[in-house]
Amino acid sequence: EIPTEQWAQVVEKSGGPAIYKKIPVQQPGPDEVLINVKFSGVCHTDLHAMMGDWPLDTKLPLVGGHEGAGLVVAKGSLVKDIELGDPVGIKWLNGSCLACSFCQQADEPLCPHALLSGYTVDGSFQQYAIAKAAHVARIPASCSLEEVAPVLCAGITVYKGLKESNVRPGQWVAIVGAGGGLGSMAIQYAKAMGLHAIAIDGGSAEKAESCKKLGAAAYVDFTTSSDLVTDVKAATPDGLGPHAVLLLAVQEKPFQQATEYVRSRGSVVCIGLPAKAYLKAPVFDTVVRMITIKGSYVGNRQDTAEALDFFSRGLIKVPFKTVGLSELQNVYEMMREGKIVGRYVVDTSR
Ligand code: 8ID
Ligand code: ZN
Ligand code: ZN
Repeated sequence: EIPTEQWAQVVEKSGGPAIYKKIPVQQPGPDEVLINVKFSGVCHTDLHAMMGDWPLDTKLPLVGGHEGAGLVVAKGSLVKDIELGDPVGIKWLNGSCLACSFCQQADEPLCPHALLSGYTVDGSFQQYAIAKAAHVARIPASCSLEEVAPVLCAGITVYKGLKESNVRPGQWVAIVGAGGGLGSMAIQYAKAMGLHAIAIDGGSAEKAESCKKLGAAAYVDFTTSSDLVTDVKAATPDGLGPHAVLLLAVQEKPFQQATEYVRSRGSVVCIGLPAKAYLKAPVFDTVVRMITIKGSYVGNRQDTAEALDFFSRGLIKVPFKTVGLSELQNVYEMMREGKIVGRYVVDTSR
């Protein structure tokens, strides 16, 4: 019943495009599972990977995708805690060594031997994908595979970012890029965690509406605001700015701006990965206002389980549109133009 051939989206050279074609189905190694991917979210990272935006080479040819939700159809001899038919998720961290000092302390995204789905190993834009059993997300049986797919990167990442920001219930967080995939998730997680969110994005009335509907307390349009820093600070009740900023945008400018409006003793959490971008902040303000600037990178297995638990309790509802896997290249075009509100999900059956 497991076919020998399957449909996939394959990037054959850096810069793309992704080509919809048939490729062989692989067999899992002893510590791996083979997953019949039903749905996969499309993350901006997949576009960065195809375009060769980052100072880290991808494998080529490459099957992208790292928000894959599906069912286990085969497993290696060492896999004891997963059964055939279990719903599981392929996330960015496909596998790690489990032995280095980072893995030992549950910082497995920092593992020097990490395998990255849709980057250094083939990912979820195919009907049958391989993942290390230790790392596949265990998806609660009650979850719709189509709706849960975007949690597997976007959800985990923003949930972890909010934890890393050290904000507490009742405090304020600015979400930069709030109308996109990670941003929409961030508004919902922030709300579920008892935070007030200031959404920052721009370009369409649909994004503003969506952010407010998801629960943002305020919306600032970066394309029309004549003084973004003042507007963001004014959105907090005492005018002193948000306690944290989650930077999810795919542009350098907001990374330079965030320290201007973050509250004193607040944190600026960098998550978005615009190509060739640098951080710059005035030393004086950073010191005398005691600002923390840090990075946050996906999440570990515990963060994954927690992010999925929020979802399974019905607390996380993000707008998504589903198209066939065959239409992936169109999704990339819309993403490049910043037109996507929420997430696109691809259905691997068409
Ligand atoms: O672990 C990580 N750190 C991690 C995990 C997953 C994704 C990092 N990422 C990175 C991606 O590689 C990408 O660089 O996060 C970034 C955002 O991913 P996404 O949410 O999947 O992208 P999107 O759906 O295209 O949303 C981006 C939004 O940013 C807005 C756009 O309008 C869009 O809605 N935006 C831009 I571009 N410039 C902005 C600005 N100056 C802005 N919003 C506010 N201010
Ligand atoms: Zn991602
Ligand atoms: Zn390791």
